[in-house]
Formats: sequence, C-alpha cells, structure tokens
Amino acid sequence: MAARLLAARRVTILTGAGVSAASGVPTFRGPDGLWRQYRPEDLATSTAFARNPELVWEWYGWRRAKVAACHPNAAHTVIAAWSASEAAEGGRIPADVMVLTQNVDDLHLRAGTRRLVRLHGSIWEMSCWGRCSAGASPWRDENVPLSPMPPRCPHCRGLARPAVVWFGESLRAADVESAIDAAACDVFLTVGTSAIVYPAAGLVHEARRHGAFTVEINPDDTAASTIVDVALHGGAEQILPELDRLAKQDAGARLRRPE
Ligand code: BV8
Repeated sequence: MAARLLAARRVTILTGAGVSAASGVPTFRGPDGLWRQYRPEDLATSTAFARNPELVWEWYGWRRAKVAACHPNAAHTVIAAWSASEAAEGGRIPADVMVLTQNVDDLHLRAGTRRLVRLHGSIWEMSCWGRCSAGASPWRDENVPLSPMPPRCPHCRGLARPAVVWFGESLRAADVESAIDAAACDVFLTVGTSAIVYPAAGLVHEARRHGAFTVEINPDDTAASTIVDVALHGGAEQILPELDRLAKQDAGARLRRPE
C-alpha cells in the first residue's frame, strides 16, 4: 500500500465525517450520529429552512459551537502534509494530491490542507437566503454564538442561510467538475465516509473506471467496501499516520539503495 502511494503520480483522497470523529465532531449515521437525534429532512433541506429558519439556525449554531471546540486530528495533519508540495520534496508522497471533502467543519482547512474541494460547503460560511446579487457569494462568519440570531445578509439585511449544500440541492458545478477530474488518479482513498450520499459516493466508481487503485479507511464496512481494492479497517487517525510512516521508511530505503 505504501509503495503504491510512492509510485503514484496522482492521489485523490475523499473524506467524510469519520475523518473528524477523533476530533470530537459528531458523525451523521454512527450510533451517536446526528441523524439519530434529528431527521435530516427536518434540518438539512431548503424546505425545512423555509418552514422554520430559526430551528435550522439553532441546529447549525449548536454544531458551530461544537466544532469550534474541536481541533484537527492526526488524520487531518497527515492529509495536509501530503497535500502540500513539501511532502514531495521528501520523496514521501507524490506532488499531486487532491483532497475532496464532504465535511463542512473546515478542519482540513485549519490543518493547512491545500488543493482542497469542499463538496458540501462550510458551516462557517453563509449566503443570502433571498439570493440578493451581492449576497449570493458566501461570506465567512466565525462568531460563536451567532448574533443576531437568525443571522442577516450584510448586503440586503434579509435572512442569511448556512452556505452548505442541503439534500435536494445541487453541488457547485465547479466543485463537481474538480471532483470528477480528480477521480482520474492512480490511487483513490475513501476515508471515513459511509458512502451513502451522492454524488460524492459515486466518485469511487469514477476512480475505478479510470483504473485507480482504490482503498477504503473505515472501522466498519460501508456501501463501498465490496468495490474497493483494499478495505483497511480502523480509525483514520491511526491508519493514515502509519501509512505515512511506512511511506517515509520505504522512500528512505529507496534513497539509500545504490542504483
Ligand atoms: C444532489 C451538508 C442533485 C449539510 C450534506 C443519486 C445522485 C444524485 C443525488 C442523489 C442520488 N441518490 C439520492 C440523491 C439525493 C441525495 C442523497 O445522496 N441522499 C442520500 C441520503 C441517499 N443527494 C443530494 O441531495 C445531493 N444533491 O445530488 O443534487 C439533485 C438535486 C435535486 C434532487 C436530486 C438530486 C446533496 C448531498 C449533500 C447533502 N448535504 N451535508 C450539513 O452537513 O449540514 S450530506 C452529509 O452526509 C454530510 O455532508 C456528510 O459529509 C455526508 C456524508 O456522510 P458521511 O460523511 O459519510 O458521514 P456518516 O456519518 O454517514 O459516516 C461516517 C463514517 O465514518 C462511517 O462509515 C463510520 O464508520 C466512519 N468512521 C467513524 N469513525 C471513524 C470513521 N472512519 C475513519 N476513522 C474514524 N475514526
């Protein structure tokens, strides 16, 4: 596995809520996941927001406070190092690493990840619910707690909405394009996702179509487990640092071996 990472020219990493689990961010479908306490259709759809914006903002305010107390874990740190060009200078991991995340917690951003596509947006960004011309582009607001509640658009003073992609909403076309392009890779890692939510869950199939070597990192089996080449069972915060160590060891050995 580590040798494959070293030999690859392009590595793409798709992450889901499991990569932030070790940081204390609740997942969605796990035993204590968010969807155990709440119904996604009541909170993560534009219909739910239209029906009760205060309730939906209360839920996002609670999630923002929770995430604000969390920090990137070892999985985020390894992924950030791999995505930065300095990783290639050490001969550890190829220069071209693309990170596609479904997570809205921005922990990959806080870990310094480059070449990052946030497929489902960010819990720290907002846009104008009424889609006024200036407010259609998201702005960042990291205030915890939120004030005023619910937040207003700074341009038209209308209602603001979380700049996340809700169920039934299309992902940004540019993000979908980048993700499909990134699926044309040598190694595709799907890390910490139940592989249920589309179109993100379709990317591992796209990668296989391009002949990528596909690897899943997850303590449990998922909808993708039977189609990947290798399913590594365990936590991302353990497996990724171990893979990084092996890749460094392997790269070091190659550097020492006289040609
Ligand atoms: C769309 C943002 C077009 C909000 C989220 C086929 C094609 C296209 C669409 C669909 C389709 N079939 C169905 C659909 C509709 C829908 C969908 O996929 N529904 C599912 C439920 C069947 N898709 C959409 O609506 C998408 N839009 O396609 O537009 C369109 C337009 C109109 C009508 C139809 C189509 C939009 C999807 C985005 C929704 N927004 N979030 C917010 O977060 O508030 S989705 C939400 O789920 C999160 O973003 C999350 O990232 C995502 C996926 O969940 P996971 O990340 O996988 O998290 P989960 O808890 O499920 O799993 C965690 C995993 O981690 C587990 O496996 C666990 O074992 C593992 N784990 C735990 N600890 C660790 C670990 N792994 C590693 N290490 C650990 N330590």
